[in-house]
Amino acid sequence: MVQINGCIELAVVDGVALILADNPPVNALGHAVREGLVAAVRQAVADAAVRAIVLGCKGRMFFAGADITEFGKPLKQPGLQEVIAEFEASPKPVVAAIFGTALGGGLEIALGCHFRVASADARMGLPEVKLGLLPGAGGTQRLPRLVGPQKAVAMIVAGAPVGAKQALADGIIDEIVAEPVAGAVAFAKRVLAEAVPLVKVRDRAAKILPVRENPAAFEAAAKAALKKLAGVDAPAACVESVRNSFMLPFEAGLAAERDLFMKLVVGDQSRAQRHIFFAEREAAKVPDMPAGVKPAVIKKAVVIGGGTMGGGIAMCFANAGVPVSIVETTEEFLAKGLARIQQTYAVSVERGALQQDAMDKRVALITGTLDWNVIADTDIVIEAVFEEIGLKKEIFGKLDKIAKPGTLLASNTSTLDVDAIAESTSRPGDVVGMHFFSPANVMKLLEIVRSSHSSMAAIATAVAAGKLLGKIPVVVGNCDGFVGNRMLARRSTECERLLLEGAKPQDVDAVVVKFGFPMGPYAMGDLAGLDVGWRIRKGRGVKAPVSDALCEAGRFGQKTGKGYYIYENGSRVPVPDAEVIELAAQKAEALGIKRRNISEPEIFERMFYPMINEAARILEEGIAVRASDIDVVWAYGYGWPVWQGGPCFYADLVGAKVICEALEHYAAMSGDAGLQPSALLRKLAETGGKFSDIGVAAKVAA
Ligand code: 3H9
Repeated sequence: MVQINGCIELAVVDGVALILADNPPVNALGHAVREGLVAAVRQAVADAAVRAIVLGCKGRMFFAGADITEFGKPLKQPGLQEVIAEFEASPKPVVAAIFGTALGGGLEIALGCHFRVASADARMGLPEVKLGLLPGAGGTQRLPRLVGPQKAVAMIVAGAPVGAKQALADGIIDEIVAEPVAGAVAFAKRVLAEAVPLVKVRDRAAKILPVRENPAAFEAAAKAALKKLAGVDAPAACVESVRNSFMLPFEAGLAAERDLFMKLVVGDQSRAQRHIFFAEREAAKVPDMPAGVKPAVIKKAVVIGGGTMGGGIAMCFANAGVPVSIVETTEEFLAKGLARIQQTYAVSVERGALQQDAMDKRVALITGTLDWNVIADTDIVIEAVFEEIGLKKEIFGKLDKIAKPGTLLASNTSTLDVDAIAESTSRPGDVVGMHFFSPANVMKLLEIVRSSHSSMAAIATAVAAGKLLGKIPVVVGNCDGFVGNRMLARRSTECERLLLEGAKPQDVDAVVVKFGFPMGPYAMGDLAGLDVGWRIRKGRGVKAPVSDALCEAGRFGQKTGKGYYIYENGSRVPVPDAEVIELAAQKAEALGIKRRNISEPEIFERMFYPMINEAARILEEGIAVRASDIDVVWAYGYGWPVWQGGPCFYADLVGAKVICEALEHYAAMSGDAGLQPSALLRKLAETGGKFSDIGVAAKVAA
């Protein structure tokens, strides 16, 4: 065995050269790996004793792709395209031994090999689009030659991986093997024994020529793949490049792909998406967590309350294979809750998103009871009842009496004081907030609220539980509304003001949707139910004249057919309503507010800048420890478009100075001191500082 460099080794066994990469944790194709691979393949090709080559990896997986931290920095040669060209040009057969995941550049290097085998549980795909990129090392040219341009465009624009079985059926791999390297060696020996011709993927034309003659089906597939992605650069570039695979000669297609990649990689959209990629992984890390704190193992869970949230949370546990009991107050509520869960799963089965037997297994893991004693031997309890502090305190007092020592006691509160909840127990250290987002079984974000009492073990267990449930946990501090809802409250205040001052819900929503949110704030309010915010406002003695009047008139949104919009005959499509404008005009007159035309830029600034200001306050107070955590909260909990990077990333693009000046203007206009720039924002404006410098070393080159 020869150690080529720190990442690559080469061994020759019985005429087969084994080139093995070892670059933990995910075998990213960083510079040292690329350099080592080129040296190894050249050596293997030059060695007369070598008749075939196997390319494999050590560790957990085949290559997970290019090293994303290198993007945006000067490229160090050899580039990945050059590495792949070396393998492809080998006169000796090269077999890729895929296992774990082969993603992005990882799959691209495999496509440059003459053959590919994979273990049965391997997954492979080209997820570059999720980083605002296109596959830039031949993926858009080679994959269509293997699977056909239609399938390739769907796979590349979605960025979703396929399993080994599907890959075999589609022609991406040649064989499924029990053990990747041994299987690849056996495959290589068979190729030699049977003198199987080496047909490079680049030379395969059977699947692309017919599409060149008649591209209609491709264009339809491309259109379907791009639906709802207007304004996002990467998916459109993916389509263009896959189109090149059948319109241009291979080398020209490859060159065009490289140009498109280079353009995207320096663009703000890709920078934003790479930022979110790393921010997501950073968010669960708790800076003051001592080494050696171990999370408790979660084998059993209890959810208090079988309403929409409680049911959704119970589904999360069942989906993760953890038995869960729902505790309710009456048989009727329990039956209703369990039926809702059954119904939600049944819809997934109907849509083909879930197999019936998988549904049966999940449903069997969920039980319901009125007996609180189920809590006695559970590892985690999540309370999901009404947002009412008295009720929550009472429940936690009861949990304290029944739960065994060490059980994590979590509240799914979205706004309330977790300190106060914890203080209603004799073990406040075991209490945290676990704020799920609705629908809890779908939304990825989980705000983990540490109170001033939460123990490190409790926080570690909450984070581990979040990961177990497939969520993206972000640890935040205790304050009214935590990170997400506290910022959202600023936007809601502006929404109400804008209505009074003359803006229409549809105009404001259009501005927010144009930025990339799936929905504007009024349509979102109608979907969630306007009564929720109304109840909270009443509890706090806060007034919102237009929204309150709508609720007083029974207009709670979609569920009542009317809210800020009209929803006719059970439709979910919002139809603007002149009555709402009229109502806003009346309220404005009564309050002496002069109505006017409000420009799109003003709407934009008022929708986003007050939230950014609140984000700065949240950082000042240490409620979030990193600016990037706030971006993760908004990307995964509130629909902030990932290609806009989150509020703090976006603020850095605009510049704190511009935002400060706008806020000063709106603060003066409204008389609302809350709109005055926060101390941190002012400091950033004065010093030219950036949010991205706060709390985390940026991994994405500016
Ligand atoms: C590409 O290939 C471009 C080419 O087409 C063209 C080039 C010219 N680079 O996710 P985890 C880090 S674009 C650098 O927790 P898991 C990650 O930040 C690439 N670092 O593990 C984390 O660091 P830390 C296309 C990476 O087991 C640690 O590894 N490929 C990379 O839950 C562990 O990560 C992709 O988009 C990387 N490529 O999941 C795949 N990947 O410990 C991206 C990970 O400091 N990766 N890290 O926080 C993934 O989807 C997941 O990491 C994977 C493993 C599924 C592989």
